[in-house]
Amino acid sequence: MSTPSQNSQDRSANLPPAPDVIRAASAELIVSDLAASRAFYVDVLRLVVTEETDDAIYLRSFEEYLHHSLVLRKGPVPACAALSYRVRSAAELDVAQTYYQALGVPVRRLSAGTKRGIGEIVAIEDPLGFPVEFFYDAEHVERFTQRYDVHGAGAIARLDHFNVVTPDIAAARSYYEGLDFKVSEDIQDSDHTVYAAWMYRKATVHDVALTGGDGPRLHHIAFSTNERHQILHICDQLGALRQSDKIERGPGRHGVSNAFYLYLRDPDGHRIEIYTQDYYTGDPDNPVITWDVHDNQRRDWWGTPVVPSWYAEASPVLNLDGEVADIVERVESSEAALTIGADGFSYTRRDDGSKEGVKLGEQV
Ligand code: XXG
Ligand code: FE2
Repeated sequence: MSTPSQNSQDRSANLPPAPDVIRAASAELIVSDLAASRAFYVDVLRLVVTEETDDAIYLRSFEEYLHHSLVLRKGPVPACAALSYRVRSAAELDVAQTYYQALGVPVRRLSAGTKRGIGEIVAIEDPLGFPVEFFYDAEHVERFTQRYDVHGAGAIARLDHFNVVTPDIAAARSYYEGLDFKVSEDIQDSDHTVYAAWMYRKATVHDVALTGGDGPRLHHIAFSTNERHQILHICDQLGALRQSDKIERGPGRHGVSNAFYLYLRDPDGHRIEIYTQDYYTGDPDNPVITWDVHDNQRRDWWGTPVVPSWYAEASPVLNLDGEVADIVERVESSEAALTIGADGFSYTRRDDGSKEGVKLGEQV
C-alpha cells in the first residue's frame, strides 16, 4: 500500500512548475471585537497601523515596508482567514494558478486592490485545507527601522513564520517540498512517526512549521524582535498592565530552532509567538536536525514543560467561501499524550549520560 507522502510524490512528478515563494509575508485573522484587538496589537505590542476601516485594521512591524503583515478583520467566528506568501515576481502568479489548478484544489484570482495595499492575488485552499494567498505587488509604506522614538522597549521587527496544525505530517511535508521548501528540523520517535517539522524558503529555520494534530487549524503566527531583551520587556509590560494571563508559554529558549520565545494569546485566543535569534539555513547542504520526541529539551532547551493548552488549542481556519473548514483527526500518536502524561520514556540525559541522546539518529 502506498503512503500519503508517496502518493503526493507521484502526483508532483506530473505537475507543472511550482511558484517561487520568497517567504511567509502576512496573515489575516478574524476577530470578534476590533477595539479589544487594537488594544492588544497596537497599544501593547506596538504594531504600526498602516490603515484602518470600519471592519479591519492593517498592521505592520517596524522593519516592514509592505502595506501590512497582519490584517485583523471583524467577523462572527474568530478564525484564520488567510496565510499569505510573497512570490518572487508578478509572473509567478500565473505559475501559481496553473500549479494549483493542476493539483485540483479550489483556486481564485483576485484583482489588485481586492485586499487593501496588495496587488493581484492567487487565493487557494491548499491540499492541507488552509486558505493560502500568493502575491507579489504591494504598496510600499514607511519603514520604521530607525524610528527609535516610537519603538518602545519591546520593538517587533518582522513577521517570521506560520505554524499550522495538520494530521499527517509526512503528507504535509511532501506538499511543501513540492513548493521547494526544505526541512530544517523535525521531531520523530524511533518508529519514524513524525510529530512536527519546520520548513523554510527564506534562509532561517522556517517560514512554516507543521504541528501534528487535528486540522486544518492555525497554531500560531510568529513575529520576530532583534533582541531577547525586547521579549522580556513585553513580559514586564504585560505584568505591569495586569495582563499576565495573556502569556501562555515562556519566555524561554526553544530546543528546535534555538530561538528565544514567548507565546501570547490575543483577546480571541489566537496565539502569537514573539521569537528571536534562530540561525542561518541558506547553504544548500544545511544539516537537518531530528529530535527524539522523548527528549525533554526539544521544545524548551531549559527543560521547562510545555503547558497542555499549547498542544491542545488552535484557531479554526476558513475556506475560500468564508466558512469554517471541517477538521480531520490525527490518526498517529500525539506528542501531547506522549509527553504530558508520564509515559516513563522522556529523558533529559540518556542512562549513560551521553549528550548524543539529545538527537535521534543521524543528521542528514
Ligand atoms: O517556532 C518554533 C515553534 O514552532 O513555535 C516551536 C520553534 C520551535 C518550537 S519548539 O516548541 O519545538 O521548540
Ligand atoms: Fe513558532
